[in-house]
Amino acid sequence: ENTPPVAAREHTVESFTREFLRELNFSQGVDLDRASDNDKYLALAKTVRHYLMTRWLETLRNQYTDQAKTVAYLSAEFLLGPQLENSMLAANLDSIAAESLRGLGIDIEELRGVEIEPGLGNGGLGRLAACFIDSLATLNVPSIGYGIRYEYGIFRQTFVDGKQVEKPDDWLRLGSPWEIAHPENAVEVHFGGHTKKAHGGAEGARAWLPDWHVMAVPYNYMVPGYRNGRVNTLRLWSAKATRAFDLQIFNEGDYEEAVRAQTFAENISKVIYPEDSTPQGKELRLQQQYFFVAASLRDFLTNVLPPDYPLENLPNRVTWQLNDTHPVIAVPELMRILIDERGWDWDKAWGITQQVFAYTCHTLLPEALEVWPTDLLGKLLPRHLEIIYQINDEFVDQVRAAYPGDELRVRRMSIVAEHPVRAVRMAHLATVAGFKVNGVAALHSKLLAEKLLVDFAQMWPEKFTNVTNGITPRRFVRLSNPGLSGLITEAIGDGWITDLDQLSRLEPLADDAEFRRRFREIKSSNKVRLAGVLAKRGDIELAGDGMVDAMVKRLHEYKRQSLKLLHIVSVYEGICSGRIPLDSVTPRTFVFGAKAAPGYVRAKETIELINAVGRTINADASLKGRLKVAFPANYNVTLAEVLIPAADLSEQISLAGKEASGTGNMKFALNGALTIGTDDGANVEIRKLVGDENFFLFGMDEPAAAALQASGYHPDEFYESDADLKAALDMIASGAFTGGDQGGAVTSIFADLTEHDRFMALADFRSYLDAQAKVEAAYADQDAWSRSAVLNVARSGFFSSDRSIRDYLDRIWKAKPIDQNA
Ligand code: 26Y
Repeated sequence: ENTPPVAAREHTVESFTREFLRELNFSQGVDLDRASDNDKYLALAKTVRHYLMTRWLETLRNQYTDQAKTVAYLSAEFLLGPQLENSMLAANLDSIAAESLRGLGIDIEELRGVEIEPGLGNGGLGRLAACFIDSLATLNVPSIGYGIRYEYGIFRQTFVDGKQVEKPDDWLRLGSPWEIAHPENAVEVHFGGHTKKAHGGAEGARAWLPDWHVMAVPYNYMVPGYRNGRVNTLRLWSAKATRAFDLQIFNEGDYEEAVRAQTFAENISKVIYPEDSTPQGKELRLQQQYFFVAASLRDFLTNVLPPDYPLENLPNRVTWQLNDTHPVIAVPELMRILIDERGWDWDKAWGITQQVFAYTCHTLLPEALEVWPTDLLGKLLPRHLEIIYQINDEFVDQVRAAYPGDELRVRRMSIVAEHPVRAVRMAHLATVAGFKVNGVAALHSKLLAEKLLVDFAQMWPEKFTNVTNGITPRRFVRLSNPGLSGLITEAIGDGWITDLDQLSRLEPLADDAEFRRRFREIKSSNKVRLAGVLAKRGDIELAGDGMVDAMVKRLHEYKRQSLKLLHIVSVYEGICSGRIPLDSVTPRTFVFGAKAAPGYVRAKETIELINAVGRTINADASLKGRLKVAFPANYNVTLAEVLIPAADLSEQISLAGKEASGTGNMKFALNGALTIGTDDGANVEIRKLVGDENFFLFGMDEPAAAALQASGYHPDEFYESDADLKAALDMIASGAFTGGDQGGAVTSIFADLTEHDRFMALADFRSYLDAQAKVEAAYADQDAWSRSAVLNVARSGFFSSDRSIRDYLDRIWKAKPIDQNA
């Protein structure tokens, strides 16, 4: 009975052209012949948006009328990547748009180059959130993403003399066609002040008298499912000073103070924190967390739910999924709303609260767990701190009852730590409040339950579960690898795009010589495409048509970019010293992509050293171009989409037991790269699925690494006893890559590796080199290599984020898909 959606009504090149020109004229205010690329891009984006709009409105309307169980994904990061292509694909407009623009003499590829990706995340965790909302929409799940609209995304990385220099990511500067602001729906978020006894109200209710507040303005983003008529919403909050706030000061006559106060409030959503492992305990970050969480809960309770909705039913209506501990302050916030605002008693409020939150943990490093000093928390959110204390009091009683006399256990488990300062352990709060806790790969979930959160898993074994991560095949295969997508579709039809298990039907084709030949052809044209992008980005060359060996991920000691570097230096040293004949070396480009947190000194030194080694190798004519090091600055989603499809070898070399999952590893396998990797994170599952013969395993496994650590690890013993390792390290120390300079990054990295080597790169070096020798041997037989590569694709369907979302639905959310077309 509704008017048919625009997309169904007029899905023609002509109508698209009409819409596009109208946007250009009436929205950009230019004629086609005077339009800049940016004008054309914005007009194109808005045209595509039009086609999705009816479906979006429909989805929102249904969400309200159905009142179906909804997944609310709370995440401080959504690393969306470019939107244009994905929206066209989802709306089934890709070929129509291309043809329409061609008719107008516009190169759609050029326009894609204009788009600045929203870098609203650091790395894996933020990108996972983006893949998940894509899959939720594609699987027809009623859901909403909630996060922060940072005005500046993750910094733009540049290199100056090989050193990382950060530049602001002003991603909004050319306009932002994918968002719709709703200032009229802004909500107030309060901070500071004190609490006092409430007059009336429920027993235990308190009044919070905050002393400042800020408005949270929602910006809505469309999240289109793949051609299924559903368009979900991602709601990102932007901080805006309130009029009341500055007027009050203004009326007191202090104009400058009023403006300053405004800036202060609006700082909250100004910039994403670029650290992704060691939380700094910065007040502004806690402000960010509470800001988006308070706005999101308020929005859900007042706008998504109908008026007077009985909150006793909340568990049937929503699961708030906590993406790591960043949104965990939602727990005391909901308690505060139920008790102080709705007048519930404590037990009833806690009973409901414990049924609506679930927690995903993304780490195994104890130092990465967020902890907020109670001083800071109490100053910013005094009522929340009181509630946390009370949650903890009851929890600690529960532990004492379960384990009488075990005070050590009580201290280990307490939500409130006493040393070195009194502080709230957010992971403990999340685990106590959440009805489920999940890790992000099988090994990770096992280690979570056996190590990081062992006491909790003993007390509540049924709370702990696993959901192995996944990646969206729409973006990371269909869009980023059109060649391979075409080949797959030709062979098995296009059902794989939404049912990635169908890739298994490619398996027999691994034995088809013609199929393998075409697979190789696609790989090599992907390399040409990559070479073009790298040449433009800064004069970077690939080693002829050799192997592309890629290590792309945040720079971290545990990920061991230093081990990769030792391999490169060892090969180079071998060639220089005559130990390795140049002709025997496989032509190969070592590609790095990695940002370092600005304050992470060792990570920045590693970047400097990689660049120094790269400069030396790339300039050494005696290598005849057989080896190259390519380290393009500013690795991001846009670059990932050209790099990953071109890779032959995927480097996943973290110390076993440290990488929670990894998701780049999945993207590479699905694009037909073979993995060289440790038994860590999701590598374990990749290897099991693709088979040992199609995976290069090396290094200690987690128990071996733990045992070596426990027995006392002495890296100098490895240095002294392995001549190749010593030669590589000595070459670095000699200043061979730094123009003779033996200080700075060179000394500190050499000293660190030979004296401490926290992540045991030296212990795994020999095994890594052996595995690399196997890689070389395997690569020499291109046909056999392609067979393995095809099998990697055929056997990796499991790593679709659609499968992850189905697992979340079964194991945690218990929400049901609703077909918009039914
Ligand atoms: C608290 C703050 C310092 C912080 C900010 C960002 C802490 C952590 C992060 C991001 C963590 C992250 O990206 N973790 C990665 O999550 C991926 C998705 O689950 C995993 O694949 C990957 O192994 C893990 O390191």
